[in-house]
Amino acid sequence: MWGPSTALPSLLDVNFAQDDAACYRRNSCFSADIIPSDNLPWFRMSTSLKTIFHVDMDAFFVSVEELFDPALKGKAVVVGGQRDERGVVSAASYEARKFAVHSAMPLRTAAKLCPHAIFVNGHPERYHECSEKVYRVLTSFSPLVEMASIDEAYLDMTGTARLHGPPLRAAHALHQRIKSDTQLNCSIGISSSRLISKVSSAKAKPHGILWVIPGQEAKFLAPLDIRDIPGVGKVTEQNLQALGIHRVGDLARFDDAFLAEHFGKWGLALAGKARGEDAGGWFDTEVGVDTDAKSISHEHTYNEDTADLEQIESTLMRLSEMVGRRLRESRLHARTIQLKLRYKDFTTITRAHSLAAATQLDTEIFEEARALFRKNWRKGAQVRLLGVHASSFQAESKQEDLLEGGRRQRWQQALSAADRLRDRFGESSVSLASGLKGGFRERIHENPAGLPGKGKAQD
Ligand code: TTP
Ligand code: MG
Ligand code: MG
Repeated sequence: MWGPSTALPSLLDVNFAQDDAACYRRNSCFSADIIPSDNLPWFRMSTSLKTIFHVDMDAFFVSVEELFDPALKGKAVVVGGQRDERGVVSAASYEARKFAVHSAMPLRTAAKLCPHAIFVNGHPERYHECSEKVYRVLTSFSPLVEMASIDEAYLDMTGTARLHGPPLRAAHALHQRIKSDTQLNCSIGISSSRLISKVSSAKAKPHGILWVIPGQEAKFLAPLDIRDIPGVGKVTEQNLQALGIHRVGDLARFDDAFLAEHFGKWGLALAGKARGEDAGGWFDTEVGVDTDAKSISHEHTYNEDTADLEQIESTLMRLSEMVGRRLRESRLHARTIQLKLRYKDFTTITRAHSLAAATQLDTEIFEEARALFRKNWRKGAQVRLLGVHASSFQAESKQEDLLEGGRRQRWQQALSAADRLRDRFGESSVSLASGLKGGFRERIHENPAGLPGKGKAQD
């Protein structure tokens, strides 16, 4: 790979007009890293190959906070709450990361690792607004855009060469447009598959672009740590390491049947990719096709552990309201409600229950969550975290309303009115949750609904 300051490979001169190469050389804050091609330049490859961009904003929540307080720039910054609070870090600036601070770490641990860090409360509405702006830029480059989280998206750029030029030129233009329209930096990975684009955008950080040229996928993946691959968590890593697999290329030592047996479809597909094969559909669904959320959840970590039933149930109510609101926004009804309960000693249980009919009503979600809590709580045990999770979505509820004298319909109308008030006056303007003590923070589940551009379920 070439860094920003080293000479660009001759490949660029083969593939791109001189002004592109000059442009990359001129712009000192821009890094165009390229996996070199020994064989064919991209435009001679099969026309059936896709060109997928993965765009991910750099230190997103931190960068948004910097827009509102430029004094934070270049400092060790932790977003998510104050240093003495019980919650977790949402985002850490690159400066804070040098001290091993990372997302999902307890704020107090972050404060110990990086005592000089500035701690900032999160502002979800600011992040959503910036995410919308990013989405608008992305859709002006390609009609096929799929937001994968609040700060990242896949773009299918196949066939856009006439409009935007070859991939690096298009990515450079996109990079600059995002910067000029949002004042935020991003990194872009380019390849023929979602998986490799996702991995390469991470390798391009910060503020860079990395293009893995068709034909070079295996060379790119082989030396990578197995943890660089999305979907490989601690447990899979341990299982792989037990077999002596540390790098993606190590998978090549095992035959397909063995990998399929031990690691399922993804192990097989990854091994194929590591050999440079177009290895099946794992992680490579069409961009923009499967955009429906699979689950919606909200969690709350208490500043101080609590065994106060009134406080716990009002938290469950507030969490249920947040889940209900997101279901209504996405026009989804959930069949399964799950409670997450973490005790003071960090033991965590999740308990789920399937409803007779799917719902999007706060009250029904709450009744389920509360019933699960009452059934499973070790009475008197201190609670650290609560979560309410909805899944098994369908586009509408089949619940019969006649027997209930229109009660559900009246709730539905009341909640729609509450949603409109929240749209105008903010999330906390209307709530059925009584007297929540202490600050309330939420963490939005991965693959959430309600992201810009996420498809609504059909009516
Ligand atoms: P990421 O894209 O994972 O991280 P990042 O944008 O902060 O940094 P990077 O430059 O490495 O991409 O997540 C995007 C935002 O999502 C992040 O700024 C904060 C939020 N987030 C959480 O709230 N909790 C989490 O556990 C993670 C991983 C992210
Ligand atoms: Mg990011
Ligand atoms: Mg991201």
